[in-house]
Amino acid sequence: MAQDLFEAPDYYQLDELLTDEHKLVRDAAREWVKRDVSPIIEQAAQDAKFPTSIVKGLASIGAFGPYIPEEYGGAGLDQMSYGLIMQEIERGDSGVRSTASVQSSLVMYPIWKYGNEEQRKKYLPKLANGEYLGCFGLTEPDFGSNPGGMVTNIKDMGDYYLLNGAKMWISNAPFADVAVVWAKNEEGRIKGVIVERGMEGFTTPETHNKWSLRASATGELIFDNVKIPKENILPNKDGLGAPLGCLDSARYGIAWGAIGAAMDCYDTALRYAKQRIQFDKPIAATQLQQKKLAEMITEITKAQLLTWRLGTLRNEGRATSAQISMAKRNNVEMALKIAREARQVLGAMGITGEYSIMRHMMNLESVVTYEGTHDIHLLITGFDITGLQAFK
Ligand code: TGC
Ligand code: FAD
Repeated sequence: MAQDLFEAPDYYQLDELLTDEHKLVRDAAREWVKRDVSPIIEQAAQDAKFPTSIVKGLASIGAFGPYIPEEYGGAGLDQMSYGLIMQEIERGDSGVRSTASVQSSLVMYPIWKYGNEEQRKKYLPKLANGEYLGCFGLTEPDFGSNPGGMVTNIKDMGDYYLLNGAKMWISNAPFADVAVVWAKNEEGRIKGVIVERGMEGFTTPETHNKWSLRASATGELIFDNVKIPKENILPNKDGLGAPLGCLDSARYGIAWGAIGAAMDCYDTALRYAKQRIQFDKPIAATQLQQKKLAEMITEITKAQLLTWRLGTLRNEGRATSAQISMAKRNNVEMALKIAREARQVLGAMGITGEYSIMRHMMNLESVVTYEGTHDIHLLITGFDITGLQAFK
């Protein structure tokens, strides 16, 4: 990839709304991405290889459990800092942000919120420092948008539970040391189960042939009569609301992350358009390219404002799930549209790995689908404003 010359757009001086700590955390993440992600990420994506070298780096910038209390190894930061870290990481690559999202919001969060003190002390510090990598198993082959229908199950055997079933499309699965898995008990109630690599009957085959998130490892989780010690069940919340609560946190991070991908595409297109000469003048001097660039910065600025407000509400404990859905849906679509437009600004160069745009575009096709599809988030808004459920 060409040298990383990224300069972050801040059209409405939103930096003035951030504290010194927010800026410090954001700048550390930005620096790390420039130094340790940009030089290797294109090749990792081309080779479809998860760059394991990023794991310790993510831990070092506080990206594993940014808002988890320090007593459990987390960074003890607020929601705005968490969002800013996700923005910077996804500026580098959505797959790297995925690794951080899953570890923080889908593995550490449920252990912190729904686990007991023993489970918190056993797993959280090792997840925070990158010694353990985690994954989150909710989706099944026949239950994607409708996870409540899951068939993965646990059976009480007296001294232990027996876990059977399969999860699909699981980020980090092939490298995960621990998996937070959602399964129905004999009463049909959804429970959180901590499954550890090495347990007999537990396998994690990798999913190949992806054109998207190629630098993130995706796989299945297969459970064939896995014996689960009773102390591995998350005791403090059950029902579908438990995994959906984790998704709120991850979707919030994605709303910020998508802005990062959009900023990178915009910044690349702007620089290219000013340098590329056609018909004896920079293409940036043409009305058509200016329209594209002006619309991009307008949409990025609107998304930044939406997300900043959402961060403020999250810090006050007032953000609703539906507000998070709106931001995830809006910002990912915004980023995807900007990636497509920015790709055109670069002409043929836009399809190459010399620039990050095509990789962002392909990645965002996953981001618009996972953590609730674009359609599902629209239906969540529809339900919220009408009180009428249109899913079923
Ligand atoms: P419904 O009857 O509406 O709700 C069941 C219970 O859950 C509660 N609830 C929530 N709780 C917390 N947060 C939320 N966002 C919640 N949404 C609903 C609800 O109050 C209820 O509680 P209770 O106590 O009454 O039982 O459930 P439903 O079956 O009708 O489904 C609703 C729907 C469609 C919105 C939900 O199933 C959904 O969000 N589907 C999308 C599935 C999804 O997002 N999967 C993501 C899998 S993980 C992933 O993609 C990781 S990618 C990671 C990466 O690489 O970054
Ligand atoms: P489906 O639910 O089959 O949907 C197919 C289409 O139908 C979509 O367009 C959808 O919007 C539409 N649709 C569905 N229901 C309705 C409805 N009621 N009304 C109108 N339209 C509807 N899952 C995890 O648990 N953990 C992970 O770590 C994880 N990582 C992932 C990583 C990647 C790269 C990808 C691509 C997915 C990942 N997922 C993960 C799975 C992801 O959450 C699901 O793909 C997503 O929830 C959608 O499920 P589905 O693919 O089965 O699509």
